[in-house]
Amino acid sequence: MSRRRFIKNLGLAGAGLAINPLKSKTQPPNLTPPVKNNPLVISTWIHGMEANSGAWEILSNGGNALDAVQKGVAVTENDLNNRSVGLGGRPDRDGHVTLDACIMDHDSRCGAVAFLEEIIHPIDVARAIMDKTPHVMLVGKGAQQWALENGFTKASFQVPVPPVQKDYEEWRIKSEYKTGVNVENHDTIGMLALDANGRMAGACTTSGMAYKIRGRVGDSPIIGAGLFIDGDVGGATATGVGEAMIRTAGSSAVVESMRRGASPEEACYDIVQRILKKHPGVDGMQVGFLAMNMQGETGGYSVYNGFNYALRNKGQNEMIDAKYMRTWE
Ligand code: SD4
Repeated sequence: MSRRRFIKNLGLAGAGLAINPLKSKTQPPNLTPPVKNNPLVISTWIHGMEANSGAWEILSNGGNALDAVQKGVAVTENDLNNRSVGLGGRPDRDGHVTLDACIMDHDSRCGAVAFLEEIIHPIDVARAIMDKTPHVMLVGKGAQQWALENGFTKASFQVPVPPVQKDYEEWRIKSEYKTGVNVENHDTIGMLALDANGRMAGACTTSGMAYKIRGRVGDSPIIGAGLFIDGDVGGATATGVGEAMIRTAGSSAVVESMRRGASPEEACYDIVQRILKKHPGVDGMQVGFLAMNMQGETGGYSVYNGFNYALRNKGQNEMIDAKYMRTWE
């Protein structure tokens, strides 16, 4: 192609962009300015109450959303009585506890770690990967090696913790892998926070599905699946059977719906409905989404009843039941 023709084509492409016929068919993007001086944090499930308290210490003192979500979900990771987050979690089918986590900020900076063993705070590893490396995600032995080289240490207690080891040995007799709904099998923490400067961040951390195949990684450390933040629009996080969120890039889809004008609850409803329509295999499995926009509106939606989230701001500190599509008896 001659240089002249190439330049002419470029010009046409530019003109095409300017009058993109698709553009007029979409709703105007929801880009109203963020609220300020009204910090807010939400997180999945009842353990979110304590996690929110950790985040609130930072948010209520004018701290930033990124530090708040990191500190908040670390509270849950620290709780060795929690069976689905941190080293107190249930192991894979070979008896190893493997952890997944990610963190994302207002400006799309993000860090993630997956299939990590023996380190108490995968969320801190995810944050360090974001801050100190040119990469987004490290996994497995490589992630552990990098963490140990960068100041993290291995836990000095027995993992799985003794009661979990006992359950695992009982489970091993039948070795039946079945995903349940709302049972303790999956209760990841996903957290979204808006700070006093109107900046948003999110974090998600889990020990994943109990008794999973060794090496299995769910949605929780996958940016766009278990967590997504766009400082122009808002954020979303997910809990439940992670394969459904990965197949739909679920949290990213929620944020894109909000960008086109949906409320957080409508956006979560849309993705849950899409998952049910496109992936009938999700029958009998819980999937829940939680979202927040830059105006501080929040909402959630799940496939089955039982999904709830903790919300904290200046005036509220409470659990909220998400709406759902189906009832599980
Ligand atoms: C996973 N989504 O590993 C996680 C598990 C979970 O609430 O969310 N539990 O698939």
